Amino acid sequence: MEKPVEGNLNGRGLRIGLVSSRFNDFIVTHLVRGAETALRQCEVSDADITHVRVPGSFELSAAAMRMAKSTKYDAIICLGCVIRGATSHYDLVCAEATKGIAQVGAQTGVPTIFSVVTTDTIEQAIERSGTKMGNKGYEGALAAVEMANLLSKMEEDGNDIL
Ligand code: INI
Repeated sequence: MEKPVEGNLNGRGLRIGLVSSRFNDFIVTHLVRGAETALRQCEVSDADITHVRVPGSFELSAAAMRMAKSTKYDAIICLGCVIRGATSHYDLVCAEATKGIAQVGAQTGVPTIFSVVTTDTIEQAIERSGTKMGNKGYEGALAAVEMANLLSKMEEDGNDIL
């Protein structure tokens, strides 16, 4: 069997869109910082990163869709935090954020990454935003760079996998 085709983590020249929610900003700020750290480590230029903010996770996909359709971005990272304890419509916000973000990627072909922390408690959200369970923003940014590179590799002339 041949080696699998994979993306790498070289972010030079990639244009990345960040969409973050203001809701639960005390968590989302750490996710954004994590994403920025990873993008810098991948050598994405600061000038190639555009950050837009939306009110809540429910609105992430609308902004991501506009960015994806602009064709100015190689990948988009959606960052938010939904905490069950804080809302009776937790399931609705989670479901819409998940479905909406997945649709952006599926409909536009632009890798659109789900860096939304969904937890039962504030403590779990803290754990996933840079303490003992890693940082979903950092992990999402690595996935964005890898997927952007993978898709362009798959489309390269002469690559016969498509
Ligand atoms: N948005 C979030 O991102 N996280 C939440 O925990 C949350 N809660 O708790 O309700 C939340 N609600 C706002 C929602 O995303 C929309 O902004 C709002 O419903 C307006 O459409």
